[in-house]
Amino acid sequence: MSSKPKPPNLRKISALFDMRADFVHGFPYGSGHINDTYCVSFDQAGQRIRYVLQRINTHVFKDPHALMENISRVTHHSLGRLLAEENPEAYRRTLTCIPANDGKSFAFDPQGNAWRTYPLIERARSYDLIETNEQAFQVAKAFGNFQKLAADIGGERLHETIPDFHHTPKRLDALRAAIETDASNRASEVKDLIDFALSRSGDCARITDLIASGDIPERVTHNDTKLNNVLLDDVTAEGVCVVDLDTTMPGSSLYDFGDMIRSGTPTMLEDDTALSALDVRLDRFDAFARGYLGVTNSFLNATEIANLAFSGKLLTLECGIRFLTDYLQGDTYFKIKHPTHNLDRCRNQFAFVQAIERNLPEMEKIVKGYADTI
Ligand code: ADP
Ligand code: GN1
Ligand code: MG
Repeated sequence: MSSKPKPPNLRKISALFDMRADFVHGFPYGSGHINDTYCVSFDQAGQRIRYVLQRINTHVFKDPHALMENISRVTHHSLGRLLAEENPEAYRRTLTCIPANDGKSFAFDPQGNAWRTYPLIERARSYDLIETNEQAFQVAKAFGNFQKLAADIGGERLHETIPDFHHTPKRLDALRAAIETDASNRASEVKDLIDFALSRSGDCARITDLIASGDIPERVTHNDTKLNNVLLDDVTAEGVCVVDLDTTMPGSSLYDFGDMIRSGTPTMLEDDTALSALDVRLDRFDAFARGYLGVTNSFLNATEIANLAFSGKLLTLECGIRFLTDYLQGDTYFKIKHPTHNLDRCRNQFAFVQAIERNLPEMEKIVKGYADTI
């Protein structure tokens, strides 16, 4: 089981940063699976303002220095663009790091935990389940724009904050190793899921092979484009700000499109268990394809476009493999709320792989329609 950290003293931790304001209170925030995220309120000379204070998960991100160097580069680049175009809400359209007292973009507490602070983007929120096709369109547009912006960061290659993060064949190897070790004595109870993963092994290398052969280019991508990593404006539903930049690094556009489809087109949440009703919402898929290609059609190559629908299947399979591996290893990676949480998530993802398989021809038709006309 993931060990539950003691509730942190948010007042003391915020004092590591140059807040120029008085701490009022704080509480856990959001539904991310990786970092510990808090909303903290401050009084700044009589005005209430809020920040996001995050403990970086250094079990997952082994090198917080490299991680924060990437995030600083990406956020400076975004802010520079927004300021250059005199965007009236530049600081709401990109994450920006509040400097620590020593000027760095993050700080260590006395226990050695790494923390960072961002302004909390107000009048916007993220969704775990999308409610309208307009929201799907806006999420896809926001991630498409993020990729477009990241394309001109320049300078050295970004650090790989998690090496081989979307290398699906290596994820399958890790599953095989976890079955072999069977650290929690759970392999025999999940035989059907293991069989399912192995039955799709022929699909796993499609994207990595296309990268290796040079048929699709390496790009700077977000790599964790799940729905709740973009904030939509409360009033206009516009995609205001892309968050969770920890995995922004060299990758493939197919990883970003695929994970949007994995998280945004199912009829239910990632951990719902009433799987007989699980299907692909083709109307949502249509909106994602329209939003994403509206921004990226001009620079994606024909092989990337031809694999967009398939990427939804592969990223879902990969995520299911990761949940299953974590379950077999004793739940050491993803946060869980109950003992079979990773197992439920895995069942859900594998059922969604099958749903995509049923809908793939229609999904491919939708992509082609937009690719030919947008
Ligand atoms: P994790 O890596 O654990 O997923 P995230 O960085 O995605 O952590 O943060 C968790 C959630 O907190 C996000 O899904 C989003 O809803 C919210 N969030 C993160 N950063 C901000 C921010 N600067 N302003 C408003 N909400 C935020
Ligand atoms: C994690 O951090 P979060 O909750 O946005 C994970 C993704 C998975 C996702 C599954 C760094 O995303 O790769 O697809 O859970 N992030 C990391 O919900 O592993
Ligand atoms: Mg997140």
